[in-house]
Amino acid sequence: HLTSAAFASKAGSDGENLEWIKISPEVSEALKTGSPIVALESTIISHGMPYPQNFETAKELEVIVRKNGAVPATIAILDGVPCIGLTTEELEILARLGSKARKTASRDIAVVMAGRENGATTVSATMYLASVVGIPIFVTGGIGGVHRHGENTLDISSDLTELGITPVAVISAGVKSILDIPRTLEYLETQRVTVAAYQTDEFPAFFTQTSGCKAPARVESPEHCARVIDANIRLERKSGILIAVPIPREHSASGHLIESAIQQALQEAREKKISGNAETPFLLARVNELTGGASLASNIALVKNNASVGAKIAVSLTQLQK
Ligand code: PSU
Ligand code: MN
Repeated sequence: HLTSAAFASKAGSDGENLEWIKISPEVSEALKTGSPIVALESTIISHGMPYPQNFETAKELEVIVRKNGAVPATIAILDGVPCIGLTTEELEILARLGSKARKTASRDIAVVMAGRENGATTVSATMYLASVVGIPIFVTGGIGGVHRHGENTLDISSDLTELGITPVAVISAGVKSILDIPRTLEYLETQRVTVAAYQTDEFPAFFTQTSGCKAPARVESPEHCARVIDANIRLERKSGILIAVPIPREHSASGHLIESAIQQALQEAREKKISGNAETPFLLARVNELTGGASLASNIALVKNNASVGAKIAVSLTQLQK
């Protein structure tokens, strides 16, 4: 019977004997004993939020994961070494570096290692590194997607192609409407990614619970999510799963205000000719300015909610596999 670690493992082992990667003692122990673990990304810390809210949030996410019975494993590259599980000091280094850390997608990992740089891992890079050590569950805020006008620019986040080839379940609040949501869902289908919305029929749009797009599937509980992940493990499909958890209702109130700020920020990005991997960080920061911090507060609330759901899924998955 395949374990979840084997499912997520690209290296074919638990990463213990890979000398190029550093696994924290706590995460290493949890991998050995088969305890629930939740991977967390670091671009959200460096590029997704300003200091000091980013540092506070990074610490709080780890507390929430622990409270719900799992071990947190924040992933980043420090001085060229991919690290699985960071100390509080390391979290602070990254939070203070902000956009001075390199935004590292999976194609950039090798370059950051070779240059002995500090890299904040995006969803694609975090998934890849989680899978190398055998962590099957990963929590974030929002994933990248097909950008608006992506049919012309071909700007499609490698988060989507990584989901196609890396067997990790990503818990997110859907995708932001800075992206083309219908095309993102089409692309995920092409990449064979299992997509399910949590306790809703609609695919959520990050700041708002609805996007106008129906989700391909619906899951009702952490245990239900764990059964979907477990089925994918048995099937050995070796592709990822996207679980889309809507923002809690009490935090979605400002969603429509944020929506109009997004429209303005998109317009400005076009005027300033900001594109490629600079586009997402620009839009996030600009929307936060335009909403006087409301988007940041919503962002923090939804990531915390995802951390709690993700940890519960990790616990359920471990129980299923006993
Ligand atoms: N969306 C957010 N917050 C983020 C990101 C996306 O709401 O911080 C980050 C994630 O790390 C994601 C990356 O993997 O941006 C996608 O960037 P790009 O569009 O350049 O692929
Ligand atoms: Mn891109």
